[in-house]
Amino acid sequence: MLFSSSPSSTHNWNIIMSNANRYTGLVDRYRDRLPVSATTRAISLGEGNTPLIKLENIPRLIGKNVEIYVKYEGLNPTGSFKDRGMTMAVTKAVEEGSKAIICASTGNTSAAAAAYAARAGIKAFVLIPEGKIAMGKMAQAMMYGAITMQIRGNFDDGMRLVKEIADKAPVTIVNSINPYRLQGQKTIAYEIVDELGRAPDYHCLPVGNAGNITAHWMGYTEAVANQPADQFEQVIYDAETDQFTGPKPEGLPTMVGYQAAGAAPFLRGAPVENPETVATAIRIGNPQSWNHAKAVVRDSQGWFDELTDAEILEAQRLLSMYEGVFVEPASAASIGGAIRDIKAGKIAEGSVIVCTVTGNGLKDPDTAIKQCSDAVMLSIDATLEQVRDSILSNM
Ligand code: AN7
Repeated sequence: MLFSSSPSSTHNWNIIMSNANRYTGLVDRYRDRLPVSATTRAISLGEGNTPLIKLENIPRLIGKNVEIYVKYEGLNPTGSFKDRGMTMAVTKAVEEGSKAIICASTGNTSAAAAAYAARAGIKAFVLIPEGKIAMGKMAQAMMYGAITMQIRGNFDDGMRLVKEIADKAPVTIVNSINPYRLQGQKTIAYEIVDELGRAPDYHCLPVGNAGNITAHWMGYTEAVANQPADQFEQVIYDAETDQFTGPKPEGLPTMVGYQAAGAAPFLRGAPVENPETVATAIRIGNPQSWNHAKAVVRDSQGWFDELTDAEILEAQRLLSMYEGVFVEPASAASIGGAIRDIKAGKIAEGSVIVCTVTGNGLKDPDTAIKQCSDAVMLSIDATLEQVRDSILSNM
C-alpha cells in the first residue's frame, strides 16, 4: 500500500546524507545573509542555483554586439522563481509555529506555496482567479494537496481577500507582502554576481506585483557592496523615507521592468481595473510593491515599459526556437523588451545584460500549442518509407 508505513531500511543513510558538498538550497547556502539563525530548520526542495545561460544565436540574429544572459528560473523545483521566496517564507512560518499558509496567486505562487507546505507538513490555502491560471500550475496545486479556492474575480480581488482574512483566521500570508519572500528572492542577484564576477550593466525582468524587481535590487546592492559577514547590513525598502537602507555601492545595474500592455499599471501611473493578458502570471492591476519598485527604477536610472501580447508570444517562441530555452509567456516579456530596447539603442552595444526568465514553459502548454499552428507536425503511417520521405522533404 502506498500510504502504509514500511519497515525502516537497514542501510546507513547517514553516510550519504553527511556529504558536505551536497547543495541543499538557498537558506543553507546564504544562511549568514538571511534572517535565520544557525539552527533554523530550512524547509527546502533544493531551490536556487539555477543556470545563467549566455545567448548564442539571438545577439547574432539582431546584429548587435551585446552579451545577453538568461537566468533560467524555470529550473527551480516547482518551475518558477517563487521557490526562492517560498523556502524562506515557509521556513520562517514553521519556525514561528504556524500550521497553515495562505496566498492569492496567478498560479506560480500557489504552486510554490502548496509544495513547500507539503514539504513542511502544514496546510496551504490558495486563492486563484477561476479559469485564468495555466494548466500546469493548476495541476501543481492539486497534486501538492493545497486547498484551492477558485474565485470569481481576478488576482487583485484575491489579494484583497487574503489581507482581510489574515487576522480572522490562523494563517500566515505568504504573498510577497510577507517580507521573508523578498529576502529569499534576493539570492538570485548573489548568484549572478558570483558567476559574472560583477553585476550586469542592465537587468531586465517581467513585472506583476513588482516584488521580484525589488528583491533583485536588494540582492544586487548587498552582493556588490560585498560586506564582511560580521558587519552585514541588510538592504530593505523603508516606506517612511521612500529610500532603501544600507550600503550604496557603485556598479549596480540599471533595472528595467516590463509589463504586459493590458496589465501595465506602472505605465498608466495608476492601478488598472480589469487587467487582461495572455501572460496570466502577470495579469495584475494593483501591484503590492508599487512604491518599492518605483524607488528601484529611480535609484538605478532604469525604466518600465510594456509589451503587447503578440510581442510577448513572439519573444517566447524566439527564445525557444533559437536558444532552446522554453519559458512561460510572462517570462518572455523580459527578453522581448530587452531585444526591443537593444535594437532601439536604448540599451547600448557593448553592454552586459541579464534577463530573468521567471517560469518554465511547461507551466502553460495550452498557450504554447495554440501559437504553434505552423509547427511541423506530420501525421504518417508507421512505415519506413513515410518516415524517410518526411526526413528528405524537410531537410
Ligand atoms: C512567471 O504567482 O504574482 O513582479 O501570484 O509568475 O514579483 O509579481 C506571479 C508573478 C513574473 C511577476 N513572472 O513577478 C503569482 C504571481 C512569472 C510570475 C511574475 C510572476 P512580481
